[in-house]
Amino acid sequence: MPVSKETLIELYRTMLKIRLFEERVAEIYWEGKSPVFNIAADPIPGEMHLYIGEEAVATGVCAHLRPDDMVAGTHRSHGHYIAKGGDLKKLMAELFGKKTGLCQGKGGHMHLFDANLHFGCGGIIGAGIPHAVGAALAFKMQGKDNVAVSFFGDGAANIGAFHESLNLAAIWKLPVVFIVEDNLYAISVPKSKSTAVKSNAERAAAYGMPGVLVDGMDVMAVYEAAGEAIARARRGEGPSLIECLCYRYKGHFEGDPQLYKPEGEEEEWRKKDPIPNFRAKLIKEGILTEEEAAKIQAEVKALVDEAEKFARESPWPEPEEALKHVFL
Ligand SMILES: Cc1ncc(C[n+]2csc(CCOP(=O)(O)OP(=O)(O)O)c2C)c(N)n1
Repeated sequence: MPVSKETLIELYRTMLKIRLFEERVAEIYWEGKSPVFNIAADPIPGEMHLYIGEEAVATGVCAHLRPDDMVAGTHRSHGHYIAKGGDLKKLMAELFGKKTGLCQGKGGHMHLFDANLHFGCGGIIGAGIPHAVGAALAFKMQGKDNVAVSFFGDGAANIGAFHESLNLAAIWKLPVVFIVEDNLYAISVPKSKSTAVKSNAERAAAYGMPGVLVDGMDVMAVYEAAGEAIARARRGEGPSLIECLCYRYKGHFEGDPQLYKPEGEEEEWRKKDPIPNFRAKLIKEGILTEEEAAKIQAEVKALVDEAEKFARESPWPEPEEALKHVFL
């Protein structure tokens, strides 16, 4: 089916939102960092895992989702949250640990939760996979046509919960889509050293579900594959797996020296950068003019500026609130 001009522009805008948001986070993150933590000088405490380079994956998948569909993310989930329609101001404030953040500053960058968008993520590798299966079971039991999507890395695809989740989802024909983000590494471990099969898409057959490998640097390839899998899930035909081959341009975490990346590898993958390539394609095909593309860039930058200002000016949580919402 032809994709509308509005959808194509929206895909571009979403990828750009993720990129510009995270580039800003990368700048702010180093502000005042020192071995001795100083909350007054260091606005974003804790670790930081960025999604820069992988934007086409979250964008192409989430473009098919409704606010009441569920997404289970990872430790690298700013992009998943933004693509699901998340609020940049609340997201930035959460990274700053501020009271106005998504989780009132108590979650930080790895623990984002938004009940209105049915979105959650966390730092335990692979933990979101069974969560998505649980949400899919709930949708099925409630007779809804909603879908749950689980994003996770090639490393996470080797934990037991991955295999158990795929098995159960297939047996019970649950409306869930498993998205493997193969960015070549799990921290510093190359996929070739952790996974015997070439692609996780091959593993899907062992559980009786469709599995496809797509170019995760091409938002249209992801959009098309995800569209089929999500429509199939909504029709009650069960789960699917999509492996998206992609690349993270940053380290596993901010500060990672990335000594495990072979020389020249990043330069090769820079040629496939999903954002400038898609921009050039839209201009070439007459979907966008240079002026319109520049206007989108300025609009997205303004949103990021606004999010940063909001986070900086927001209050800290009260110390008395530290144990509120903690369930023991
Ligand atoms: C259960 C568990 N084991 C180990 C870790 C430490 N850890 C954090 S990130 C990571 C690698 C994840 O790699 P992958 O799933 O490929 O995702 P990517 O970081 O590439 O997005 C590991 C092992 C963890 N957080 N949780």
